[in-house]
Amino acid sequence: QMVSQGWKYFKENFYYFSHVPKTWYSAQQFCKSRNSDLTSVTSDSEQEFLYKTAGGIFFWIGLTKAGSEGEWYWVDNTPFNKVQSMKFWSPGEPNNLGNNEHCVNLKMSSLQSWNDASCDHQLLFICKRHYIPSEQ
Ligand code: 2F8
Ligand code: CA
Repeated sequence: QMVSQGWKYFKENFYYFSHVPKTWYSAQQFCKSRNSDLTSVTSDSEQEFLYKTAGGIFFWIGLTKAGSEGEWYWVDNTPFNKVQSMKFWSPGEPNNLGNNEHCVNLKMSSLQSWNDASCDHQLLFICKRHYIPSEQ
């Protein structure tokens, strides 16, 4: 059912790679309407699955900044591991260009692929939805 609607299964989650660009917040609203969130990334294998499927095209992921301290957090409430996530940033990122880059996309086809960018940009995006067959 979900596969026929374009969702891809990887390690107990379904992922939806959009074909229509949206701002980061509109993308998250779309994901919510499909019982999902913009994707978190918590392992090398997940990062590899995502950048390979993205194929060098920019996609929003579910990482954004909160509060006056500007700490990164995952919109799906997965705890953000700053140390383990260091290797996923593109070289020189995050650079908060123009003091206005508070949302993150997959930019490069590489383990080091994340870039912070303005949340107002319209980009393709990736939703993630937990799914374990035995739970159904
Ligand atoms: O060189 C990295 C730099 O490239 C762009 O700015 C020129 C990106 N801007 C957007 O994607 C909007 C920066 O985020 C990025 O750091
Ligand atoms: Ca940047």
